[in-house]
Order: sequence, then C-alpha cells, then structure tokens
Amino acid sequence: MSKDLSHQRLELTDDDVRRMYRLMLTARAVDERALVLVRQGKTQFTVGGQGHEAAQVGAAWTLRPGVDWVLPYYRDTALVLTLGISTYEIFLGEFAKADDPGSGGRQMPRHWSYPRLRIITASSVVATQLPHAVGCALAARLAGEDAVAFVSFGDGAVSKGDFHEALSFAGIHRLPVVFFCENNYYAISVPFSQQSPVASVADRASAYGFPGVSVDGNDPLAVYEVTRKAVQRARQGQGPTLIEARTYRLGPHTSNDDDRRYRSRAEVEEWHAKDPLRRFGDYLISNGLLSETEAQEWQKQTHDEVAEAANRASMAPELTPDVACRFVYAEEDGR
Ligand SMILES: Cc1ncc(C[n+]2csc(CCOP(=O)(O)OP(=O)(O)O)c2C)c(N)n1
Repeated sequence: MSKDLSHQRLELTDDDVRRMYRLMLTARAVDERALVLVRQGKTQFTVGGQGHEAAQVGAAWTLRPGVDWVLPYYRDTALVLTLGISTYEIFLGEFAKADDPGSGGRQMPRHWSYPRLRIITASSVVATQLPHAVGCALAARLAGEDAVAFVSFGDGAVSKGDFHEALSFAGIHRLPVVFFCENNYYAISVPFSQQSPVASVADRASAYGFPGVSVDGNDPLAVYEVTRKAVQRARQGQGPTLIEARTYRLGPHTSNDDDRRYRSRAEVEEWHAKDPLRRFGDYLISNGLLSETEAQEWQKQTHDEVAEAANRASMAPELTPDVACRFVYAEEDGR
C-alpha cells in the first residue's frame, strides 16, 4: 500500500478527501444523466464538465459559501455542488422548470445564479464574468468585507478583451480576486495553440503585476493547495492571483457538439487514462481511505441519487406562458 498522504500535509482530514471524491462522482453522474435526458428527447440541451471535477472541487474547497463571491461558468457543475447547490436544483434547470433557482427556467442550463450562496449569474457571452468579479471584489473592499471574488473561465476567455481589462484593473488596485482558468485546451473546436501565442495562461499574470501559477487540474489536492494560497493572499490584501488548472474536457463541448470532428480519438483516450476520478479514487484506495467495495457502492449510490433527483425534477411544475416572459424586459409596474 502506498503512503502518499498529501492531504494530511495540506491539513485536510480523511473525511474531507472522501467527501471531495464523493462530490466528484456526483458531478460526473449528473453530467452523464443530463446527456441521456437530451438523447431521450426529454430535455433540449446540456453542457457537462466531465474531466474538470478535480479542478473544480479542489478550488471550491477553499471558498466560504455565502461569504465569498463566486462567478462560475457553465462547466462548473462540481464547483457549485461543492458550494451547496443540490442535484435536484441542477435538474430543475435542465428541465427549465418554474422552480429552477438559477433563473426560473428562463436561462440556459448551468448558468448558475444562487444569491444565498453569492453565486452570480453569468451571461453566455464568454468572459463577461471576469469584469463582474472585479467589481464584486471592489464592492467587497468598499463595504469593508473580507470576502474574496472567485471567477472561473475556460482558456477561450483569455483571448477576450474582458480578460485583459479585468486583470489590469484588479492588478492596479490589488483587489481580492482569484482568476481561475480551467484550461482544457479547446474553445469548442479551436485548439489553445491557435488562439494563444504563448503556451501558458499563467505567464500572462506577470503583465498585470501579480502571480500566475499553472497546476495539474486533474489533481484536486494540487489545485486545493494553489487556490488556498491565492485566497489567503487575496484576504490578506496582497491582491489577485491567476491560476491555470490544466485539464481536459472528456466529453463534447455541449450536447450539440460532435467533438470527433476536431479531436483524434487517440488524444481523447490519452486523457481518459488520466481521468481525475480514477486517479483520486486510486489515491484513496491505495492509502486505505476507501475500500474497493465502498468505491463500487459509491458509484452506484451516486448514480441512483442523481437518477432520483432528475426524475423528481422532471415532475416539478412547468413554467407557465403567462409568466415565462417576466424578468426579461422592464415591466410597466417597474418590476
Ligand atoms: C464572445 C463569445 N464568442 C463566442 C461564443 C460561443 N462560444 C460559447 S462557448 C465557447 C467556447 C469557450 O471555450 P472556453 O472558454 O475554452 O471554455 P470551455 O467551453 O472549453 O470550457 C464559444 C466560442 C460565446 N458564447 N461568446
């Protein structure tokens, strides 16, 4: 049995890492179920984060839900599950039900918005959440709060003007922001090498006067370590950090995408061999923190729990036509 107890060095308990793994399994089960529902014609569209689970759980573990401002992007299922959104709530969004807490069924799925958790909704327009996060950080500072703003985005976002404006402003004012790039090397079909003249996202931070760090995004403990440091820096008034978590999207961009048209199967297989679920499961098992039997039971339990949540959400009340257009345009009574 190997004795590589990295989590103890990071002051994470055995229970912490078990819960992290369980969340990763749950997120994967949500994505798999959601794709099945689209294929069955029961929902219209979905977007999954298969492969990103380690990066997201590791990062989310450093945040204080309801205190820190969180501006996630559509791929962040494991991140929001870690912060406290339930699988049932996610499926209310998948089915565009009236009780969907994100938008009451008006937004695309996974465009998270949960005021109680200080999760701020993002536009579908890539990178717009970055300047919003900087605004949250500035507001927190002006309000005298010690809240940190955490914003996540894909590698495609770093080619947008919003990215540069956000990092520049945050750098000048040393704002408490953590910029978290989930670099999966593709912006739909465009490989990272064709949209960035430099190989590392993290290197860009030096142009704005704060640290940038690249980390293995398929290792939740490595991500936890660098994000914790970035959050501490932000809280202590030392300013922003740019983190680049290197990972891979194991599935298509969305349910509308056919990634066979732009990625070789050999490349995808290579990354399947580095699947963060398998890696972290092996870590737990080889260190005696989870038994093989328990691992199999957890697989089944998470799938069953997710199927039950999806089923319950499918039966929730529909959004009715008389209210469907509310909150889109200004209303006569000023609401
Ligand atoms: C400004 C803008 N351009 C194009 C799109 C269409 N679009 C949606 S997602 C996406 C790819 C984004 O890739 P990335 O930021 O790397 O995140 P990933 O989906 O790979 O996690 C694109 C081009 C958009 N939503 N907004």
